[in-house]
Amino acid sequence: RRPTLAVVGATGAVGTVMLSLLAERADVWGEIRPVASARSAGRTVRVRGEDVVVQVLAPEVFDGVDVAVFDVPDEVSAQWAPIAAARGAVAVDNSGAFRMDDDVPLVVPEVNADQLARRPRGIIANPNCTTLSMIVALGALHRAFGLESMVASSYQAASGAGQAGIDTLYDQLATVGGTHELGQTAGDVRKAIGEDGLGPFPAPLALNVVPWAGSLKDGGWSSEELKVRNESRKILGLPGLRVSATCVRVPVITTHAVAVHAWFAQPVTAAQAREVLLGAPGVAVVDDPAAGEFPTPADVVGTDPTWVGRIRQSPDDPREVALFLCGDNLRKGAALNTLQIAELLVGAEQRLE
Ligand code: 2RA
Repeated sequence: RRPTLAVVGATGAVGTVMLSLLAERADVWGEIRPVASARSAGRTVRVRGEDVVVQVLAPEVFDGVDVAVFDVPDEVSAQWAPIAAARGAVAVDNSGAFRMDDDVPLVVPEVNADQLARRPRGIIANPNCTTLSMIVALGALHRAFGLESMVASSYQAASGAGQAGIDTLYDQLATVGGTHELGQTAGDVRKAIGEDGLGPFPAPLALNVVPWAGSLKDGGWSSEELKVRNESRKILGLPGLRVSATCVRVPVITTHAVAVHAWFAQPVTAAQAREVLLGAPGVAVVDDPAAGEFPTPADVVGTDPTWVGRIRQSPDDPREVALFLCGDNLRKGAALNTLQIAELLVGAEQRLE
């Protein structure tokens, strides 16, 4: 019997990408069961080219399910992932509900697939999309050179805030586009968009950048910045890794970018770093600034790899390497990584690009 997969949150931004990936990738599944909240009751979604009715989230939808992937808010996962596990499914959760739980592995197949085996709660956590935009490449560099600390500045897409983020940015661009005037006087963009046009963002996003993502935590850090730090430590198995992140929202629909400065246990030249990255599964290198070639979100969106460029060794510290990374935050940042975990669980892993 081919394994049964439940997709919980099938009608959301990530769930939609998950279903499209399932149609693109080698088909290793038997039944694929789309599940969503009662709000989506009766809706149909395209599953492998067919219209399938979405099932309403209830304990019985997990009966007979081998793997249940969750693309839902933290509080929904917190309640329902344990129920899915109790009904015999392995839950792969894309929310933040369980990521830092000692009994829940936080898995990136290219970096720490060995952690999958230890899942006493029957739950596996998928990292935050910002962490996933850089960790595959950093994992390869860590294995080669011994990562000791890093400074990361993210440039995060609007779709990280879900469909509301996407719709808000398009609406704001429609408001400010074509004027050839806005963005030249303090507050003019904010005035044009209006407080009710901000959507899920604390400041205007079009013609702007917003140095905030998530919620306020101790010391003025955002939850997003602490996720980058804490998740990187857990995935790499480096509890003492020093990580300082600044997470910034930028007017991009989909694909996060991250500028990273990484310090290693030994001197690393740009050529050495580039060679390791060229051989790393799930990583693509575009690094020829003389030719204007470096990763950009507009070129990376819709693709699976982590794209890396601007690779350079610091002129002040031979152990420091700087690089710029891009990754589609809905694909590898969420749906693809979750699906790769699900495929590993049923022994159907597919070649890592
Ligand atoms: C964001 N990484 O971009 C967070 C959650 N997807 O908003």
